[in-house]
Parts: sequence; structure tokens; C-alpha cells
Amino acid sequence: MEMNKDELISLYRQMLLIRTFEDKSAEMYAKAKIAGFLHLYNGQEAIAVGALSALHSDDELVTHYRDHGYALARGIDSRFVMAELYGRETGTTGGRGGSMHIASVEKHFWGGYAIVGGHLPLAVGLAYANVHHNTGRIVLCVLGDGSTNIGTFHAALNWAQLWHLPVIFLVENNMWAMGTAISIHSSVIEIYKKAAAHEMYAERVDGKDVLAVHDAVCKLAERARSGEGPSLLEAVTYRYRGHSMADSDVQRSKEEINEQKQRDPLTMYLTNVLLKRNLLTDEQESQIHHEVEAEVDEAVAFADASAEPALDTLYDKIYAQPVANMQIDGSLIRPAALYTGNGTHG
Ligand SMILES: Cc1ncc(C[n+]2csc(CCOP(=O)(O)OP(=O)(O)O)c2C)c(N)n1
Repeated sequence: MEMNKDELISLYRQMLLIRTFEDKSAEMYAKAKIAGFLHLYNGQEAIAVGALSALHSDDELVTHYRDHGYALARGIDSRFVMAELYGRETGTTGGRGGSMHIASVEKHFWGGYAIVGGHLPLAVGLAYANVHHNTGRIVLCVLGDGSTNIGTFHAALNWAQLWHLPVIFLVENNMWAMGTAISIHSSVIEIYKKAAAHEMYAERVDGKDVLAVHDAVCKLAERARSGEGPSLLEAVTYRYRGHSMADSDVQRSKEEINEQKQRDPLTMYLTNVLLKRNLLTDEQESQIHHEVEAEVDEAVAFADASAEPALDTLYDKIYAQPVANMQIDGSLIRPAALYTGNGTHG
């Protein structure tokens, strides 16, 4: 898919937004504004931006827990994403999910998932449902290299291939699964080769090159849409930060991290594409920086000003009925509206 000048500049803006958002999230985590787990996406931005720019905005998306970049690249308002990290009622899932569970029904983003590989069968189900209802939509399922060692990986690939479902399994190979290097956790280092066990079409791409990712996903999306079935794309990348904010990151050497930063996806795209082709001036670039920083500051201000969910809504939007009404901090917590049949939630 050929992109015009504005679209090419937009790829850079999106990557910069993700990086700036992630840096700000780390800062807010350190200030204890954000609690729980926080897995940041620094270094991997070109994959989410390249992949989603190759899909229709209503194609189905389901990801692992490293999901903020996908939410932003899908066009979810950064204020609502930040508010979700803060656990506020204005967040994407009303503050219930937090960092690992950003989701938006409206944007066909069915969520980040915390259970490694747990979302792969869901992606197969989504693809099956879309074929059944003849929607023309395809599914992008994002996972990490470590997730390809888990049973659901093979179960999902098997069914997707057997039923020729329109799903792209996008593996972000950032060389590490938590603190375990790929050479220690996987018998196959070139992850795309694992698809061969299911006779599934697979490719490997430079995950730091946003245009290469875009082109690869365009091709695989076309295959899926024209009934040629599923595929697996391995995007080779690197994450700059530890596994999560709780990780002291002692397993990786400083030399390795610094070497990886020499091929930074944002810098490479800015220098080798936008500036080289005269699509952007230095002034326009610094203007984009200012705009992005202002947007992220606004997201933080919005989250700060948002309320926490009211305690008496604790059981709203859940599937199981609590055993009985209970008291927390002197407040009566009532069963979910879903079960009393008088609410709008569920
Ligand atoms: C079923 C399951 N087992 C273990 C964990 C703990 N865990 C969380 S992330 C992770 C590593 C996943 O690595 P990878 O798939 O490469 O993704 P990355 O974090 O590198 O993006 C593990 C083992 C989990 N969340 N779920």
C-alpha cells in the first residue's frame, strides 16, 4: 500500500507518541501514580505502528500485555489510556484492567492479555466468528517470542491453519522473555520457522523498520482477505527497558542494550526516510515533538483529575455474582447489575 507524505509523517508521530507516552508512564509509576504491573514498549514502536497502518481500522486486534503502543496506534485517545494506567473511572475499561488490559469495543481492540499465550485461541475464535458472519474482517494477534513455547501457541496455529482462518500471528521477537534469552528458552531461534509445524505461511521482517513491517503486514492481510488463510510474521526487535517496571534488568548487559539502541526505529525512520526524502524539515520535526509532549502532558493531567471508580460499582461489569452483599470501609457493596437485570452494565 503506497503511502502519501502525510501518512508517512503520521507513522513517525505515532511512534514518537508511543515512546513519549511510555517514558511518561515510567515517570508516573516512579511517583506511585500508577500501581500494579507496567510493561513498556520502548524500542518496539515500529511494529505496532507499521502493522496497524497496514490494516483496516475495524480489523480485529488482540495482544499480549505489552499493549499501550497498540492502543495508541489504534487511535484510542491517549487520555483514556493514561487514565486506565492510573485505575481511574475514565480509563478504557473504567479503571478495572490497568496497563495489561487496555481494550476498546468501538476500536475492535479486544484487549491486552496477561496470561502468556492465553489470547491466541481467542484470536482463532474471533477469526472464526468473522468468517461465519461474513464481515470481511481479519484478525491481528500479537505475541512475544517467549509465548511461542506455550501449548496454546500450537493449538491456535493448528486450528487457524486447518480452518484457513484470516488471522495473522505477529510475533514480536525482542530476544528476551522476561530475563531469559531466546537461546536459552527456545529450541528454534528463528521463530517464524515454528509455523512450518502446521504448514502455515511465515515470514521474518526487521521489526525496527516501520515501512518493512507495514509492507509485510499489507501482504499478509491481503492473503488473509482473499481466503488464502493464516500466516505468522516474526518481527525482530529489542525492548530498551526491563521486562516490566518491577524488573531490575540485571540479566542483559549494558553493552547489548546500547548496541541495540544504535539501530533505533525512530531515529532510523526520521533520518533515512523523512529527512532524506525531504518530507520533513527540522522545524517541522521539533513542532511534532512539542505537540506530542503536550498531548502526553494533557493525558497525565486528565488522569490526575479523574476520579477513582466508586466503591459501590465494584461488582459491575463482572461475570460472577458475589456470594452476598458485603461491607468494605463501611460501604455496602451490592451484587453486579448484570445479575439483578436492572443495570446497563454487563
Ligand atoms: C501462562 C503464563 N506463564 C507465565 C507467565 C509469567 N510471564 C509473564 S511475561 C513472561 C514472558 C513472556 O515473554 P515474551 O512472550 O517473549 O514477551 P515479552 O514480554 O518479551 O514482550 C512470563 C513467563 C504468565 N504471565 N503466564
